[in-house]
Amino acid sequence: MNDRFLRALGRQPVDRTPVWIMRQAGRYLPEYRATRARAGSFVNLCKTPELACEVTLQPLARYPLDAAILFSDILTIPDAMGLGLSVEEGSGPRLAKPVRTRGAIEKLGVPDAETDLRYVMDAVRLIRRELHGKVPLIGFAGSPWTLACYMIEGEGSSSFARPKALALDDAATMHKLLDIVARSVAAYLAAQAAAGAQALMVFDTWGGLLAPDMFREFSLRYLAQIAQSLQIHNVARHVPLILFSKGANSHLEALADSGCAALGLDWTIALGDARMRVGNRVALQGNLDPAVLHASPDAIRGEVKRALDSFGPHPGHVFNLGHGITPDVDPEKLGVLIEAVHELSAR
Ligand code: 1CP
Repeated sequence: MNDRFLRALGRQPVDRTPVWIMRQAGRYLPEYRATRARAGSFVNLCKTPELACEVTLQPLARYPLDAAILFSDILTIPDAMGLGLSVEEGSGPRLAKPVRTRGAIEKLGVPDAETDLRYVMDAVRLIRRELHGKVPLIGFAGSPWTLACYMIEGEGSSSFARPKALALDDAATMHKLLDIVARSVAAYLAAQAAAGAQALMVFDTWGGLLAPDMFREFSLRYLAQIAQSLQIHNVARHVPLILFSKGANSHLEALADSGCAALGLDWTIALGDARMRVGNRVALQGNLDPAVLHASPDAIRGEVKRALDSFGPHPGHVFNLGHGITPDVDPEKLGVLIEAVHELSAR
């Protein structure tokens, strides 16, 4: 097996820097759009393991990537809790039954990953089989704070004012929600690992919207709860955990101490500066601005070189963007980026 990705997460030497791309299976690929049309909807695509497997493998057929990521969404957990997920073409995800009161939150239960989310575990098992050991498979979930944002708001938002107001007005109720989501995420990730996921990633996409004290109380604390749960249940020893708290660079040291193996970074910090701050406690993943893929091939190669030089000749770097690839990117540009990582990082 190509184990560069797992070796880099373990901060072991590699022959070149491994690379995968957040949202590598997605709307910028015409073959993804075709399969999605065949599925009828995004949710059907996620819930049909054969189709989820097909789109997971699509970017690997095009590019020499070093990891596959399960095709799914972070909102599978709220959906399994009964909130009713739909994703319309062109707009974002929507939950039919958001939870906004203490009463609604007290009725929520932890979904059983193997039954309520069986389609995800079936997809993981099928993808592992179809990968034939070519590259490792990443499983993932949303962070408790990020999931709570959608569960309360019912859809995406630029400010997530409702969840913030609940946290400020009734912290006890917010903690009830975050605790049940954290226990759900930990069980879901452990089940993905048992089904065959070889690394796990938690997306705390909206953690960076919080002021520092609120970040520690409502996001970091539950990220650490998940990391610790995976350690206690002996998952973390074999299956490394990557935490990605977007916009939370002021908390890197605390995130590195949470019990994870690696931190995902957005593009607002230089890799070298981040490495200086966390030392070699964790591996780092990232972190080009996705907008770089709109620039010329020469500029893309220049930015790849800048990121590799910034990290330096140490073990423990996984190349990636600093957030997901956007639907308007020309797939050839991603090829340029991946080729540049291969060429410029060869030891
Ligand atoms: O129309 C479509 O086809 C739907 C677009 C889409 C896709 C391709 C959505 C709806 N989700 C996904 C897949 C997805 N989502 C993956 C697949 C694996 C891969 O990386 O290739 C992953 C990891 C996610 C995770 C996810 N979903 C996050 C965290 C990562 C991030 O980008 O910040 C978040 C915040 C979501 C919510 C969500 N689901 C879909 C969209 C468009 C969004 C985000 C934006 C919003 O709130 O409107």
